[in-house]
Amino acid sequence: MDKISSSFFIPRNEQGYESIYKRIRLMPLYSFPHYKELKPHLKNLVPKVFLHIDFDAFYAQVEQRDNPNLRGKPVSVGSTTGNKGIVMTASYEARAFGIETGMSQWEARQICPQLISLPCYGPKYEVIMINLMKGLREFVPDEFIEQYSVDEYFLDITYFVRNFKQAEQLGYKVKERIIEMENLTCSVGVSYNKSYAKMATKFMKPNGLSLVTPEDRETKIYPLPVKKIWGVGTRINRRLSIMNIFTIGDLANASEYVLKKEFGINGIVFRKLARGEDTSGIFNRVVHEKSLNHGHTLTNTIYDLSEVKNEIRKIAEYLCRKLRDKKLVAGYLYFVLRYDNLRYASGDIHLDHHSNDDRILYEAAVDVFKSFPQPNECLQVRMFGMGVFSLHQDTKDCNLELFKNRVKVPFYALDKLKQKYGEGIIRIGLGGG
Ligand code: DCP
Ligand code: MG
Ligand code: MG
Repeated sequence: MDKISSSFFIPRNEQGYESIYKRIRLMPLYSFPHYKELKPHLKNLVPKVFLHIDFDAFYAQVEQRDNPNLRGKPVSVGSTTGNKGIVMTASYEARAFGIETGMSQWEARQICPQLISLPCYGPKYEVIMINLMKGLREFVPDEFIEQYSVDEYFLDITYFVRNFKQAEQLGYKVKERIIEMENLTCSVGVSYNKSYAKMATKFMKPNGLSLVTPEDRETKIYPLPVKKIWGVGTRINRRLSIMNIFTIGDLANASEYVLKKEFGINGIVFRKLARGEDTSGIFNRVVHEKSLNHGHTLTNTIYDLSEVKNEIRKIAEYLCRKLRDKKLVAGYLYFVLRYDNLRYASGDIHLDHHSNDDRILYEAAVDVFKSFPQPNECLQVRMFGMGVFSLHQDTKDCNLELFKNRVKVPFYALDKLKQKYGEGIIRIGLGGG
């Protein structure tokens, strides 16, 4: 079995890249500034300051960081290596050739034959973001941080700076800290609303910092094409251009009535975003977290029982680590398999006690797995998925309670070791083959 990757990033078969590309491009809706959040009755907007952080060529940069031979070279990270699949991202050296996200790998190779295309390893990138959260907490408390996407954060720094100058300085400090922690560069946008901050980040990519104050609105934001507005995709862009709305300024000055007639409530949202009247705040996932999920798809199917169990173990370990990072324990587990014949088998189980112990979750998942049609040469497994629910705060005693007959494992300490020295540094025996 070779590469594994997060089910969010890798297509499950050779076809349908387009639909997958669209799927991964979807914005997390929870964070989209919804009309209700925009508080239209607020005449005098409460002044706020946001930082938006977005890594430069994220996946590609991580691969270049981890392999010095790749530095300074055109590198792409895609759904598969070689010519198949799509380019998920490309290093800035590759972008100089015209390689873009969403391009087919084949096309990319035509433009740049020396392109080094690498597979994507989702969990690795996610771990970086989990670690980074800790660094960001040095600047503002948890409730002012929102992880928006796989490589983006919003920070509400309103209460931590006195003016935009200080906001800018804080932005530089955050950038420095990220380099110190992860040796990765990012770009930062600073503005008085989330939408402008997100746009500002793009102004000086890579490794830049840009500021948009209310006075800069007409000069820096209004001339931009309207598709830069959060949520305006190709189709809406097309409809807007039919209405003679091409720039953000055009949208900001368009009639609210006409926009509402054309797009419903979204028309009003778009106009408000264009005008810098986005009053949405930080959406903090930790508070709302109801479940955690993880899945991976194998490039080669498997049927050997020990191999299957090894995959289950990997997901259990990964989910437990996520739980521990959020200081949570789970009481309920859901496990799903997809066979090569595209059929699914799924089941769930209540854990005896809430836990974030790798061994407990692994064993529970194996129990569920035992009730499925068992894999064999004619029924091979392709995809694994696991979700945990009924999440509670980890008071650190739940696990210990269970370990009466078990060797105690200092999981939190092990996580720290893994963070420092890499995933391979240590692996505990989970038992059960
Ligand atoms: N990604 C993906 N599919 C897409 C777009 C992006 O899998 N359609 C992945 C690869 C990127 C990561 O998400 O590395 C972050 O996406 P960004 O849009 O922030 O792009 P990059 O960080 O790669 O480049 P940039 O420097 O433009 O931010
Ligand atoms: Mg990025
Ligand atoms: Mg991004």
